[in-house]
Amino acid sequence: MTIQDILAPENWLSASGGPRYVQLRRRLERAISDGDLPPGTPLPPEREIANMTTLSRVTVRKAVQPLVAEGLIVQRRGSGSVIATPVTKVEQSLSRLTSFTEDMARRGMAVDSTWLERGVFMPSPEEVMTLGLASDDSVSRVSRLRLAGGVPLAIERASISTRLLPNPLMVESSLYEALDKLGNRPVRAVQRISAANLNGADAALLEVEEGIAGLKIARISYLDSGKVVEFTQSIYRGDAYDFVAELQLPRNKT
Ligand code: 16G
Repeated sequence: MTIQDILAPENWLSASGGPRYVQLRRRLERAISDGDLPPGTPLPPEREIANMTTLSRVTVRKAVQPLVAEGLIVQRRGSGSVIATPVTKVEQSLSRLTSFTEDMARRGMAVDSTWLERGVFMPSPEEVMTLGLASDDSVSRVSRLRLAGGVPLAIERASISTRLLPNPLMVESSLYEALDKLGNRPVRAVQRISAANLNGADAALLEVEEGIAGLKIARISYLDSGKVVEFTQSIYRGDAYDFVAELQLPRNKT
């Protein structure tokens, strides 16, 4: 079924069916849930939808906006609107120190990354403090958009002292694998999770609406010797991730 067929008013608009914007919204919802408008399908511009449906642009906007708010349609600045790809929530244990690649492999999901930055830099004051660097040390920065099953889930910006990761180009698909090869895989980590509303740039990378809820995570991980290996600041999509912690009653000391 083409978008013209889906929107042709004789197929759904009726004088007794209630407000026109509600009827159009239902029509679109239905087409999305039935798979007639599969994920990634571009939606025609408002003006064209108005022509196809014989409704006004204001009515079209009133119908489409709630679908954007619900996350069924994603509006991309400059490149129009598309039908969103539904995300399945990922649960990550807060007690196991695993990598993104391992977490997704366990769920049978294909992992992909887009490089945002990979190189050796002079450390920022925050990196000097957190990684415990000397004044003339440098850092390898590895920043990636991380995707699972083709869906962008997180932006991760990792900094590692060049003493532990001399060449960031060694990181191909997995940071922990590269560190493992160097004998520097972390064995312990402390992670701070806080809520954040996604800014425009991060939302665009994660293909969600600006301002939606996200999770800001800072992970500091350590070698067995107690030395800090990794300082990673990440933004995870709030609608895609659940972090799960197991709690135990403290045992009574005897
Ligand atoms: C996880 C870690 C991140 C680590 C990455 C390594 C969280 C919040 N973050 O995503 O700190 O750098 O795994 O993954 O869990 P990789 O070995 O697949 O590159």
